[in-house]
Amino acid sequence: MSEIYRASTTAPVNIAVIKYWGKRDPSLNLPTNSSLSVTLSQSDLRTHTTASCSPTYNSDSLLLNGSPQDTSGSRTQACFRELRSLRSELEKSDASLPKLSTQKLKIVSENNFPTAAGLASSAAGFAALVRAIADLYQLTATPTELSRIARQGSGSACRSLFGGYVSWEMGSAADGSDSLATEVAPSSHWPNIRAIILVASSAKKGVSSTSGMQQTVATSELFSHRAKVLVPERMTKMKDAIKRKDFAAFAELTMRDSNGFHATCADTYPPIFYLNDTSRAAIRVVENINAAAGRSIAAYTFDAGPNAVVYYLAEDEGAVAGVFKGFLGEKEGWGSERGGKVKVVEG
Ligand code: 2P0
Repeated sequence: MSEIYRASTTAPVNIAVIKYWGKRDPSLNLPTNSSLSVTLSQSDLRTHTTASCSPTYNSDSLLLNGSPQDTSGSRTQACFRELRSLRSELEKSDASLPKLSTQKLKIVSENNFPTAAGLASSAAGFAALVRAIADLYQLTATPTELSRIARQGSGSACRSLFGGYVSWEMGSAADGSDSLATEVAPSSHWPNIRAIILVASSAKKGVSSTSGMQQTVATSELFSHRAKVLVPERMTKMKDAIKRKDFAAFAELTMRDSNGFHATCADTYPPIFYLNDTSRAAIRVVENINAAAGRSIAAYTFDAGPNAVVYYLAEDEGAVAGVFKGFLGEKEGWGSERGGKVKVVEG
């Protein structure tokens, strides 16, 4: 009887506070600027993945939330190829190891968060896929080394190989060997960060990130200033704010970078609009919360969609999450999506 080899792992969702937007190499997912994210708690929002291989499998397969997915795409294939190549090196150095690198792979993934939450599921998905296969192959690669592979699945996935505060340094090498994720600080460094996710719409976004960022690179006149001047300055300041646990500085940088990213989307020709009236209402609520507090105790950020993630500190739970819950309970416009759409997660 043929043996089945198997390994399981989880990877968390990450939300960027300095955003990735633009590729200098679309096939390797090499970005035009560095980015920095906060990884939402493992226990709350994550992808669970089991990877197995066996001589009896006839083809590679991937099941996501029970539905078969195409594995022939270049992104999934790049991850499989890189991981098989590392396994093959191990097998060459130790003849007693089973020859897993030539066997077909079966990947089974489940997200523990609803697709309707509008979260970047590809980030947690590819990070979990890469780590599960790396564990199956018993590779000794570090999370940073694995980030080079996960990046080829989806750019933002490289940041989901770590918990806590993570930077993706854009690098300069043409082969992407230095475009890697590293830990800025573990979550234990600043453990009282919280996030509330406000679902303004659960509809699938009109313009995908991959296509939207290419349109921005090609047509926006503001884009280059963002990528070359503003983001490098913000990366330095954000790392410093996190090291000093300075929430007011973290908040201003987060909100300015989200606003600047959406400004380059609006400056894309024709323009791309990800925010809607509900998103803008959420921005006003955060502004009012901060004005009432006399300092920044809440920070909004929006990805390529209308849903807000609002960061705050645990000690300001009532003043931030409490206000949002009250607001959602009263305001029209959040409509039928009101129920169960506010989620508080630990950072
Ligand atoms: C980010 N986003 O830094 C930014 C902010 C969306 C807005 O990374 O083409 O799905 O797979 O590399 O990673 C979404 O882009 O794009 C993204 P691909 P990805 O989180």
